[in-house]
Amino acid sequence: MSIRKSVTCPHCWDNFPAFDLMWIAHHPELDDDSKVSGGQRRFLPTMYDVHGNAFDPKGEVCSALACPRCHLEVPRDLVELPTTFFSILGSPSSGKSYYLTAALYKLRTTLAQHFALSFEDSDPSANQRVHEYEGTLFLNSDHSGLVALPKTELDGDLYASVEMEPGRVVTLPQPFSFRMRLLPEHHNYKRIPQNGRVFCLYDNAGEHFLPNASTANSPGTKHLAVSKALMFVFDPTQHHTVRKKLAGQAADPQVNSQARSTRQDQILTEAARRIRADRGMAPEERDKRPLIVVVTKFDAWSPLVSLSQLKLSWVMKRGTDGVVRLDVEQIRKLSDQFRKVIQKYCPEIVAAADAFSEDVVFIPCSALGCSPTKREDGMLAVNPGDIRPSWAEVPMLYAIHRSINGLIASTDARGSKANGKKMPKE
Ligand SMILES: Nc1nc2c(ncn2[C@@H]2O[C@H](COP(=O)(O)OP(=O)(O)OP(=O)(O)O)[C@@H](O)[C@H]2O)c(=O)[nH]1
Ligand SMILES: [Mg+2]
Repeated sequence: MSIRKSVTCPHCWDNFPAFDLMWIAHHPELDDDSKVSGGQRRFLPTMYDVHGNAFDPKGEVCSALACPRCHLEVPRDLVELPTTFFSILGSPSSGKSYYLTAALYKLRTTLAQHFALSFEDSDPSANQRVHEYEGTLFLNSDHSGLVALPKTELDGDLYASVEMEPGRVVTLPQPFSFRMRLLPEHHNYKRIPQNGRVFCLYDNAGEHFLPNASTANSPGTKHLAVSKALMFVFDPTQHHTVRKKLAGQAADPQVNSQARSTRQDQILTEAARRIRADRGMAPEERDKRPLIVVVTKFDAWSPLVSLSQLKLSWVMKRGTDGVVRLDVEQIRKLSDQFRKVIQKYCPEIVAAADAFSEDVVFIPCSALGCSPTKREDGMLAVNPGDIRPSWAEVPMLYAIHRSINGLIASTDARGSKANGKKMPKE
């Protein structure tokens, strides 16, 4: 096993040498951590067992690691594999949690079946919430009722409170982290069998992206500054012009006009402001990282385009060599077409996206593939038997392709390295 030189904490995003990582004491009497209230003590060890696990000051073997700055637990994979962060942003109720759930659920099979990559939880207990979401929507054999994901809260179990300095409590987010590794049939396996990645993402509440929501003691969206790709979940059903156009054509309750319109361009503008401040960019400077506009709820707004469905075969093609490739030219061509549609109805979104990043792509998808209906308790909910995601994995495959060379085979000339020649470490 090789050890990384440096590690980025997925809670506070501090970057530090791997040998600075602290260990979390195991002995029950050592429950006096200085930063995590009631937490086990974090310490720098002096003795290890033969497997490289540290002994705590009371002689118990420990296995969990913690960030030296915020003291929150970090997955052990971070010591061995490079970490890539992705950001998902969007307005409240735009569909971020449903999109995240459908994308991860589909990736678990698509990466293994088509791209010869294993995709596993890096820290199953930290990923608990996403397992519950997947269970509710996709592993639910009871098709007699309606189910819904809860609204993401501004605090709660997706966050942890840490006393960073005496008297100063900071709320930091809990990441979802996954490990991707090359399977023996991967086209790069012989050359670089040990290679892989951890990737981390977050389920923020839409309110976190509103102006004034980010403070020094609640920096929940700071991942925007370190992530390799940004996914802006854009919900056309929250746009007044789209809703007017779709009136009478779509049965979705989100389209019907009692619903409130949201200024989603402001989410992008505010994100750009935070990123420029965190990365020290000039006010007019555009981000070089890919901004993927995930145009979600395709099932609801598809009457705007002359397409009734999105086929995976348009963008994933098996070559004569048997390798499945992501057809990136096709994704870009389709992006140009969807950009025109968004430009027609929601020009301010295209303008805000172009002002934000030099590299914008529009990818439609539907996490549900069907409309929710109003449940007795007033929540919008779906019958699990009706859920059929469509292209939910495509934005994430594109993000992986653009940010991690060599994992996803593609037809992209720019990604020729990704076709098997080289897979540099970060
Ligand atoms: N028609 C349709 N509706 C969807 C789809 N995905 C999500 N929704 C609906 O959109 C609503 C909001 O979805 P969420 O994923 O909870 O939204 P969110 O962006 O996470 O919202 P916050 O947690 O408040 O920030 C829910 O009522 C869903 O039923 C989809 O693919 N199609
Ligand atoms: Mg949510």
